[in-house]
Amino acid sequence: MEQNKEKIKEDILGKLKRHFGKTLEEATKDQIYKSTALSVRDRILEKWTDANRQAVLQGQKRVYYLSAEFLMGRALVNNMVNLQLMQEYQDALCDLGLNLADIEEQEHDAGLGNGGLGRLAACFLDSLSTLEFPATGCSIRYEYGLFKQRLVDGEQVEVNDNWLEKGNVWEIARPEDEVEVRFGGQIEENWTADGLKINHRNYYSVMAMPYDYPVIGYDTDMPATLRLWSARAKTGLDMHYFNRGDYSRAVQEREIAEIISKVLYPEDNHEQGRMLRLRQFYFFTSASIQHMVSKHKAVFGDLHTLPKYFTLQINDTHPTVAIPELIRILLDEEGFGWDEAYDIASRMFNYTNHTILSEALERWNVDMFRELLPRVYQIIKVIDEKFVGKLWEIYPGDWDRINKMRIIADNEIRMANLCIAVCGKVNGVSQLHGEIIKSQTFRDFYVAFPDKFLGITNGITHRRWLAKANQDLTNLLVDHIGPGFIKDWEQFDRIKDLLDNQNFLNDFMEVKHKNKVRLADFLKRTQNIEINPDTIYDVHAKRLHEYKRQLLKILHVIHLYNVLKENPHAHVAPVTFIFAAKAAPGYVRAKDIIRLILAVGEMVNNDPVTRDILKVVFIENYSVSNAEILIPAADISEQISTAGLEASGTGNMKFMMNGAVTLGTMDGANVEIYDAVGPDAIFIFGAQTEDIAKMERFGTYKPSEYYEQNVNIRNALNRLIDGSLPVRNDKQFSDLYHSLLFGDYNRADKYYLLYDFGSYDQTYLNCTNAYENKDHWKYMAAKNTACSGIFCADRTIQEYNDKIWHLHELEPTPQDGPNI
Ligand code: 26W
Repeated sequence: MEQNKEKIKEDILGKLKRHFGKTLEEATKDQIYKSTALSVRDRILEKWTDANRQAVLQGQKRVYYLSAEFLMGRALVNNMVNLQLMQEYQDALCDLGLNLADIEEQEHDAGLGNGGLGRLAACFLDSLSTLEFPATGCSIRYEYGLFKQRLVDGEQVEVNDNWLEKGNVWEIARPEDEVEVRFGGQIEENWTADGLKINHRNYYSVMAMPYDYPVIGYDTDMPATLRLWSARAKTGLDMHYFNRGDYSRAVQEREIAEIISKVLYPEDNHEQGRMLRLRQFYFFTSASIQHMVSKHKAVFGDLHTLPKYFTLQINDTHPTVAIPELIRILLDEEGFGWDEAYDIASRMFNYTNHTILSEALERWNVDMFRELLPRVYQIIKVIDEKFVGKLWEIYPGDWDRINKMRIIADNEIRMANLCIAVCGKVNGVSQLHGEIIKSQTFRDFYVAFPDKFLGITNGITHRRWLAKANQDLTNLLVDHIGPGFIKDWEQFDRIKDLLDNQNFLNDFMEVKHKNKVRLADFLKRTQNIEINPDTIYDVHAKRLHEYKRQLLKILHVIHLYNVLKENPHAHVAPVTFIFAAKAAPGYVRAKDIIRLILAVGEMVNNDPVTRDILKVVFIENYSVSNAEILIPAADISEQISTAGLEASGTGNMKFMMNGAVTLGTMDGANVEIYDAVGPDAIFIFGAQTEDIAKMERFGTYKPSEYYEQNVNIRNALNRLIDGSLPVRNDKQFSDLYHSLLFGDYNRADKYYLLYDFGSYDQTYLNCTNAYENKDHWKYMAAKNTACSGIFCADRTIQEYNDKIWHLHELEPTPQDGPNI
């Protein structure tokens, strides 16, 4: 250890000198961060080259995880934890008069994702590496990640996220692997003696340049690779135009190309069918597939064996164009016949669905698609025709059904249908969601192809969300059950034996209190907000979406305010309500809900009757990094989506693992949290999926009846329009009021807030009352951690592997052994 420490000091000082020409005294904070990071990176790179070489040599199968988003967050401290060098680095930095926490703050979050889907992809890379499965994540090197959220004048303001401004020490450019991606143009078909030849004319090219980012799991020699593609023009500056003085024309082509990897679209669960987004998807999937094909060809000389060496996971439908792209390359460039090419694709691709919201299902306009990707369109058309033929055999004469299931219809291409038609496996992300896609969303497909469908419950990496984010709790657990659980999730179960150990439970709550103080300090420092660690921290943190029902939560806060206003001596538990959520910039109602939360905060926090009992705070710019501070501090985890609509949720798992008690609906993975933790350590309320389905089917739900019959609902809702709330820039809350009682197109309260309000109120009271029984609460909190093992991403990845990928099973044979 001592030796390690000295070596680390030497490395950091050496990096400062050789990379920046600085001594420690002269260096800026940024240079110190970078030198520290570079020294960590060296330790990863040594393993990286070896591991990749070994994997190819041994003919191991590799998974390509294709995803438009990877919400990685910061890497520095996470990598130290995973390399098991945390203490050594801390000591080395301390010797140098430095503090790791300050250095960590210099790193910009890699915010290349919106929410759950992107963070899941990041957690998966950690587990893939830890379990030593060869894996490459493929995505886009967005120059700007998800916008930064500022709260100005009572509302959300978006600021761009220039995360690469100061460079990125983790990435390594690979100009040797650059490929060309072609858009637009026309397709000419020529019959020759060798069959049909495709000639693509008048296309425009964009170069795809890969940047690799090593992802090191825990105690492993097999880092995963995150490969991010960056777009640039094929020709630098067009000198033809430049020399004639037409400067703007000269830079035009370049700008068109580079805009592709400029910015991450900030919409979550809402698709708008924009051409630039399609360009982004084709860009990174085409580049990834081209790379895979050419590498395989170089090593094995034969592409028939592709499915033996690669499996491709499509993370929601965004990367679906990868499927026709592979078929295109095999047909047009490699001379395969249709059946062979199609067969290879269908053995390689699998699809994960992450949402059943109809507004999130991707459909592309045929005219737009054909203009941008004429050849890929032709291929999808053939897939569609053949698929219709197959469906005709399964559902003879049932044109209505076939029309619903086919890929191209109503001048649109339905990407989910394309995935289901071709992919080997289609999975949902929790057991409930898996059942819903089989019985509702994709029912006709399930009846036709029952073996394709399965549910694999999401997971989170407990290295980041426990070992890194909650070091005190980790140390406590290590003291009692040893460090084995960090690599072996099944050892979480050992915590169960401690649930009657009062010393352990008291220490557990002491750690919780420390984390609550840490959050209070963070809020004071970053937003100048004071919160009291001796109150209950009741946290609702996730993307802002109507179905996630932040509005239900804040209406209930208004109700508690009303209770105290009516009787200042009423028994109301002291609670700090903590919200954290970004709204898509164009999602007006979501932004209204943020405005409402901030306005309610102003009312409640400043009223002398309530300010010592209730406090409403909104954490600015919810991100991976501030989630790491927020989640370990929570007492109550709000998971209150309308039943049937949250595919899984992963925040719910992070809170649980850190000892927060869930207050939630029977939705997504909450159902499995309930099963794991048992009814005595969770608070469940509200309509269930079938109740909602019934009301939807029969159109029986009348929210105005709840308004009329429940005085608490009425009084809370009336606050939105009676002038009680502070109003800025003349913006009212009547739209929200209206949406609940009258709605758009006669659909009032689409997410059943008023239906669930009464049940939520009762359950909230049970929950806060339970908190007052300290002995019982500490048992519940610790039980949540103890039962959270199955939500480790290692379990999830093992399941993907057993049921879908089948990595590690290949024995190299002499005929197709690698040639490197
Ligand atoms: C712009 C279109 C669009 C459509 C869907 C953008 C992003 C999406 C994602 C699929 C939305 C998403 O992140 N879904 C979440 O995926 C998580 C990981 O599986 C689940 O835990 C969440 O329940 C689900 O909402």
